[in-house]
Amino acid sequence: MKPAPRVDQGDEHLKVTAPKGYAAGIPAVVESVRQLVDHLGVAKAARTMLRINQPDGFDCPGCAWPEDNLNGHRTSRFEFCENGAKAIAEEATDRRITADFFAEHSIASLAERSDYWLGQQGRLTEPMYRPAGATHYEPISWEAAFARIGGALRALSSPDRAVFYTSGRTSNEAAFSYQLFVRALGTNNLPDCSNMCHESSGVALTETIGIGKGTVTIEDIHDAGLLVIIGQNPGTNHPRMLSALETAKRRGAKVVSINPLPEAGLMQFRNPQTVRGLARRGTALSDLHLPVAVGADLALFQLVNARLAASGSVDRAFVDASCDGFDELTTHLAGLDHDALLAATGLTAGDVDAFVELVAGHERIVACWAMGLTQHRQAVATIREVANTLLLRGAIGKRGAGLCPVRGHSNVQGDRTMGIYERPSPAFLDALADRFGFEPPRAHGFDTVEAIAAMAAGDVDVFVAMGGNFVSAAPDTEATAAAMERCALTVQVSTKLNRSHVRCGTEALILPCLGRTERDSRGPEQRFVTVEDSMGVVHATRGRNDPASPHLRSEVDIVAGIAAAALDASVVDWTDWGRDYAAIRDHIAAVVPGFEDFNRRVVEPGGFALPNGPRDSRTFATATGRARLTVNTFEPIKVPPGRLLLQTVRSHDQYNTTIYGLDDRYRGIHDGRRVVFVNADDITALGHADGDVVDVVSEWRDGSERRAERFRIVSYPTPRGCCAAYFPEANVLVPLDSVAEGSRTPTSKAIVVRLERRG
Ligand SMILES: Nc1nc2c(c(=O)[nH]1)N[C@H]1C(S)=C(S)[C@@H](COP(=O)(O)OP(=O)(O)OC[C@H]3O[C@@H](n4cnc5c(=O)[nH]c(N)nc54)[C@H](O)[C@@H]3O)O[C@H]1N2
Ligand SMILES: Nc1nc2c(c(=O)[nH]1)N[C@H]1C(S)=C(S)[C@@H](COP(=O)(O)OP(=O)(O)OC[C@H]3O[C@@H](n4cnc5c(=O)[nH]c(N)nc54)[C@H](O)[C@@H]3O)O[C@H]1N2
Ligand SMILES: [Mo]
Repeated sequence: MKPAPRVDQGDEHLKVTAPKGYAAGIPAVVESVRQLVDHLGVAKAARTMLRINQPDGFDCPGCAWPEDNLNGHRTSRFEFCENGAKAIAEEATDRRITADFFAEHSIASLAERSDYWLGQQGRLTEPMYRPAGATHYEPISWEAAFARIGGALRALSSPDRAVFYTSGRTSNEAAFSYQLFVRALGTNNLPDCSNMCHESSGVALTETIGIGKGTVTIEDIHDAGLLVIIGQNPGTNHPRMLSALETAKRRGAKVVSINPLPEAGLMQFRNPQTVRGLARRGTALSDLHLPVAVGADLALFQLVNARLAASGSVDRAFVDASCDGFDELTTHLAGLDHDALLAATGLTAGDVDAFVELVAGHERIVACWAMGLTQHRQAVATIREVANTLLLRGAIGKRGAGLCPVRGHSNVQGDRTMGIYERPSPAFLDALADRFGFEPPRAHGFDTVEAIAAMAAGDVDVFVAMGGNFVSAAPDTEATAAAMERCALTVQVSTKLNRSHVRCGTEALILPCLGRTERDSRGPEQRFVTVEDSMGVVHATRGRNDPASPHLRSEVDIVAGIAAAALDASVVDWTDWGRDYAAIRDHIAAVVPGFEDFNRRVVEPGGFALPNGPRDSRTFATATGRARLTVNTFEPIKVPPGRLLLQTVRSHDQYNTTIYGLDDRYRGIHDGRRVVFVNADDITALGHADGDVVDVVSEWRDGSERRAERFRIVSYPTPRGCCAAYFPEANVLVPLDSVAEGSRTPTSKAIVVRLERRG
């Protein structure tokens, strides 16, 4: 094992090389093994790797892509990828943070460190407490920590003065327990990372097809005739998806990628798990790449839909039988200014023709998307328009076709299914009331952005986070940190140290929990938890490694500890809650539709699929019982002269706010992160040169500005007028009130900026 870095490395060694045209292959295999061995040593690395995504092992915490399941068999013994290996190395590391570390480093000095340095220090090992006004964290017992939280929650003048955040790695059992406790306390203040992630997908799909989830299985990807991948970088963020795309290509599928950037994983894939991949031949992935301008997908899909309607390429039988709104849609589309739409996309007429021809020529179409569609002001309208395309083609509810929002965190979809939601449905609350005999609160709670505003206004006393890194993940980093610091008590249930521990409330607690890879036992009993992948398959996950410290507790036990201290013995007996996770699953089975007979079905190999009306039977739980074709109006983002539209992306060496390393291999960035990718012609037109160091300054409607200092300009093939930088360094640029219409997701991918030379 390599020791944790002592010195915080800046960008002094930053090096830029040409971007790569392909993903994975031998470097990825070497990289996975190197990361694991650096953190775990050889023997533990080997043992851990053998259990990733195996029936008796643990679910890879890397992403929510399902296990591949070709002809009913797992495609390979090792269903893992380079970035899964990094996620595991990060969690299963042998590095440790003990009480001595916190005695040595003041909270203020830790706040000066980079996200990378904080994360690299190792696993948290015991509960830590910052008393009011103290400069350092100090050890505290679990019982005293729970008593402190219970006291603070009991003292609230209203339960709505507490906020309970969730990140997406939390298991179904923990998430269900957490929301039950929060609602028994009396609030729906349950914001989650989904608010910043796929909320726009959930809103758009609920409106159009009556369910806020995708409608495909992994087999549908394999059997698709046309795969359209929009605003997603699977080579980095969902590498296992590339194997499924490779299978589809072998079976004759065409792939279209719609992305301002020519992401390596979308161009060519060298599967390290096949001889072909190891021999460096690889599979060419995209048959057509459309370098759309940032934020212009709505214009593109309107053009496509107008052409489908005008050329009679509509599945009228399906539309007539199952959809509302056809006439309104076609009239609207025919009346649009098609030249203006085309100009907005930045594409050529030939690009659009080629795409229309593919869409019109295929019936089995799958559309996949991620953050490139969800984090724009018009994200909901854009996703509705993508849904229009598939509905017009009848490409839903049949083999090889459907809508596929590709989720991020490995259980973010399951957490929502379990009721982590600030706007729960009346049906869900009724079911809770029936099962537990209490009246849950009905008023909607705060989403992420509303929670920050309330914290900033002094309306929140207690903030609890079940995982995640609220301060670095949310927009307007300084404003969010200041909002956090206004809380009287902040509580972070975490595996690793991050910024939300060091920009904390007056009083603060760090509660260290077990991760996915670790054995979860209470007494002699070994427990397992469950998760739901991006395609609605629920299955068990069991950690086998020794816990990072004997003091760690499971997320479920931590919820039960807090609840027992905060609530009287009403609703359930919290002191006994969680001893047996099967009992929690019985409650879930009674409350959440689709989980009937949960305990029996979840131990079957591969788990079970949740029901999905559009996918299973072309039924749509909308008000009319039919799918809805929607009318959307494209409002281009106004970019004044001399300004660019900035999008924020993940590098190949990070997991959201967790920075694994300082390289972005596929994009040719080494040993640094403060870079801004700009088109060569824009660099010249703006009077800069490749390699110049600039401040990135965002400009907002109210005249305010925000500044991210010292970014190196990197000449890159992005469309004219667009640029890109890394999240979370660029989060300072997005004000809190810049959110998507309808979903309130921060607009992390559409920021008007100027590049200012440093004096
Ligand atoms: N290794 C690793 N895996 C991860 C994560 C990680 O950080 N690291 N994060 C996880 C999480 S929580 C999530 S949500 C997912 C995120 O997965 P992605 O959505 O792939 O993540 P991003 O890096 O935000 O990439 C956004 C992509 O959209 C493109 N894009 C930006 N703006 C536009 C636009 O206007 N139109 C179009 N068509 N494209 C656009 C960008 O060029 C980029 O390719 O990955 C999950 N998996
Ligand atoms: N500018 C910009 N901002 C963005 C985005 C963007 O693309 N651009 N993306 C957004 C998206 S898609 C998302 S999902 C959010 C992510 O927001 P979050 O989910 O809040 O952030 P993460 O970085 O995933 O959280 C990492 C922390 O989770 C903790 N952790 C890891 N595993 C576990 C576990 O098993 N249990 C517990 N309790 N804790 C654990 C560790 O302490 C680690 O430090 O960020 C959003 N912010
Ligand atoms: Mo996400």
